[in-house]
Amino acid sequence: MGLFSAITAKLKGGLAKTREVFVSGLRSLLLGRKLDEATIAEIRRRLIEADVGVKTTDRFVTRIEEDFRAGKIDRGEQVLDYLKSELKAMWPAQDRELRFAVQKPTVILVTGVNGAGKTTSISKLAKQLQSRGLKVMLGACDTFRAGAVRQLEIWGERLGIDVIKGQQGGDPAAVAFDACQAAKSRGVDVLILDTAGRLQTQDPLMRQLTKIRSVVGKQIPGGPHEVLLVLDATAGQNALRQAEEFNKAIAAGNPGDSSDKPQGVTGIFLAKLDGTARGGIVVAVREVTSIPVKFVGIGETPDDVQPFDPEQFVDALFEQ
Ligand SMILES: Nc1nc2c(ncn2[C@@H]2O[C@H](COP(=O)(O)OP(=O)(O)O)[C@@H](O)[C@H]2O)c(=O)[nH]1
Ligand SMILES: [Mg+2]
Repeated sequence: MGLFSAITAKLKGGLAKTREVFVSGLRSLLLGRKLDEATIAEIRRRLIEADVGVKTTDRFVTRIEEDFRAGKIDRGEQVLDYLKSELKAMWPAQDRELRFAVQKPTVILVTGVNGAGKTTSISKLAKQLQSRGLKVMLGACDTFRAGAVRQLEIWGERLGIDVIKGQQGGDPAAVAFDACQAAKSRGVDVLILDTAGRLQTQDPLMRQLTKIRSVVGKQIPGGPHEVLLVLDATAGQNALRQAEEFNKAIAAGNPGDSSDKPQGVTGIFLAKLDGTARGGIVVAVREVTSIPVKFVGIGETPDDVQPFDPEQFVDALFEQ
């Protein structure tokens, strides 16, 4: 059997915790059961607990209540089917593909707080791109944290990818500059920049990020073509706040820019979905931002990544 079944099995494996706690819980609550008000209250509790988000949970539960009271539904199975189809409908046909430059190199700026999973996610992207036959280069702009450059270098060595670095504690924007130069002169297809873990509340660090963005823009027309925000799926509400704050900060990097360069965060890489039973976070992210989730991380190796596909995702979640 082909690629598709392998991918689904892997995604299923990555979502095991959420499926076993959230979906199995719902199933045993609902299968073969008549609906009543107490059961509906329990559905609400479970949706919230899975980090589905208050707004979406309210919308789902209000509709279930209305239909129940109007006598349109009375069986648990109907709720399961309803939830499954509503979940699939949460994501409009957004472009979830990576954006590539018309003329190489494409620059992907990767951002997110410390420990979110940036460097690991970069290794995953790099490997995917490499397997499409593209020449990839990495820029170690996280000069802030001890060991961060080395960590990226180790991935670079394993994958056979050049890593451009500067001094520990040096200027990240200078590394971005060097990496852009090197990418152009070495005929690289895709340059991925690993940035320092910035707390969204630390203004100087946010300014640093906007500086990297504008350095890239000056070196490479239209760059960065993609700004990926890595969010830690296990971080719940914090992850959601970061999505909002990072988007603002990065959009501010190009005030008044009227080109068709994408503004702000262009995509989310939701890492560590395998590490949480609260995989509903992907819905909550949708609730707070229209930025598409482009990839999900489901493990610690460069192969543990899946493009986010709502239909496949919900199927993998609900499959037994
Ligand atoms: N289980 C799991 N762990 C991950 C995933 N992505 C990253 N990690 C782990 O999260 C930790 C922090 O990752 P790192 O890439 O160093 O984060 P950074 O500080 O944002 O660069 C490491 O221990 C990674 O192995 C994932 O998708 N699943
Ligand atoms: Mg890192």
